[in-house]
Amino acid sequence: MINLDLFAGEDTEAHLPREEWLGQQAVVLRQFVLADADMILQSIQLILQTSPFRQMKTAGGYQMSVQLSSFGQLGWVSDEQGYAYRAMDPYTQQPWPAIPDGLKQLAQRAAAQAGFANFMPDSCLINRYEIDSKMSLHQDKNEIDFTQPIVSMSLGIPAIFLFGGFSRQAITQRVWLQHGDVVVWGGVDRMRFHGVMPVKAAWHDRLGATRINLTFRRAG
Ligand code: MD3
Ligand code: FE
Repeated sequence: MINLDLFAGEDTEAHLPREEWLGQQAVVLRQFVLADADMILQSIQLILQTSPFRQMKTAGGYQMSVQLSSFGQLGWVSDEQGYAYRAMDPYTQQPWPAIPDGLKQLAQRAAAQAGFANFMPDSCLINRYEIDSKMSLHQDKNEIDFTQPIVSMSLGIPAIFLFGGFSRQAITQRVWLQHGDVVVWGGVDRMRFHGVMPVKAAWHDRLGATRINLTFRRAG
């Protein structure tokens, strides 16, 4: 389906939950978690007591501009050896905190809405963007079961998400992601290249000059 959202990036149609299909099995669920933002932010406060946000280095030796932490049996880590999911937080040498039930249920509801009935996430990566933080074009391919979707929740200031194709060179679609928006990707769209443009200066009532993105995955 062709997506012609003339109001993308604006709050004009704020109250109506809407679906915008980016691909056959990739959909933006506008404001799907808007009413749950407080619960999500409380969960994040909780995780920070156990596994604080930290910046990691990529395999190429560059420091990522995004800060991150994880919930779940497996957390995503990156170092000079490359990317991997690990049961232990390398920073605290402890297991990552469990995904709170309320968060997991929200992610499952979003997956079901997008057509993925039995989503069983075992990992929730939390990315924290400040002004100018970005995420370069990449594929998510460290997971084992590619039949399971990925559910992403955006909070705080907006960002332009890049929805690419199946090669790095393929053209990318730009999608504004705002506070409360959820995106679900799976099936044929699971291996698409994607990224986040440098976040522009903005202010959000609850989060200040910050964007938070949670991605729920079946990693193991
Ligand atoms: C599209 N995070 O952590 S979320 C990541 O906003 C990541 O922090 C971005 O990409 C962020 O790996 C984007 C969503 C996302 C996750 C998996 C995808 C988009 C995807 C897989 C295929 C296509
Ligand atoms: Fe990704």
